[in-house]
Amino acid sequence: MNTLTTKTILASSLALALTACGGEPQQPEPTPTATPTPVAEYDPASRDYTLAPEAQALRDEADMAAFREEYMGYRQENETAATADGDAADAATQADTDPRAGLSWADLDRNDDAHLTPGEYAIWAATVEQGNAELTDEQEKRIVDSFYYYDQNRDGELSQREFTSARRGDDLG
Ligand SMILES: [Ca+2]
Ligand SMILES: [Ca+2]
Repeated sequence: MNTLTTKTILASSLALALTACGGEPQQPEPTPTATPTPVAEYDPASRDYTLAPEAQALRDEADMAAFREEYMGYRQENETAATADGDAADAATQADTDPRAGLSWADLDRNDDAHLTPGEYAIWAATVEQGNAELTDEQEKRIVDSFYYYDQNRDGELSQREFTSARRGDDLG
């Protein structure tokens, strides 16, 4: 067998192999980038919650006007703080990442009492665009429902452990 024939056979075998794989040469795997994947934050407004009777009773008593006032107050404080120490470069860097992912327990527990009120919780729970922090009726309902769903000891507040469960989107059955 001469060299040319051998090459032709090899080329034909390769073509057959490619055909067997679907006819397209395999694309190289994308090179992993150094940029860490942003943490996907659970969106509590993405589902309905079935509350246990005791949780539902607390939910029914929730002062929604106070909730809105507290929540919007924290939003305004955050915007003021961002304007005071933010610069354009920071805003551009953060534009592609979920700002909720960067929130720590200390960011949320505004009065440092080791518990979250519904208003404190909503700063994490609400997926809103900058400058448009007001909640829709459905968002508000599901956020407050989820608060009482994850308040497992029914004391009307979220402990850090209860909040961790909320942040994971645990299904409590
Ligand atoms: Ca608190
Ligand atoms: Ca609790």
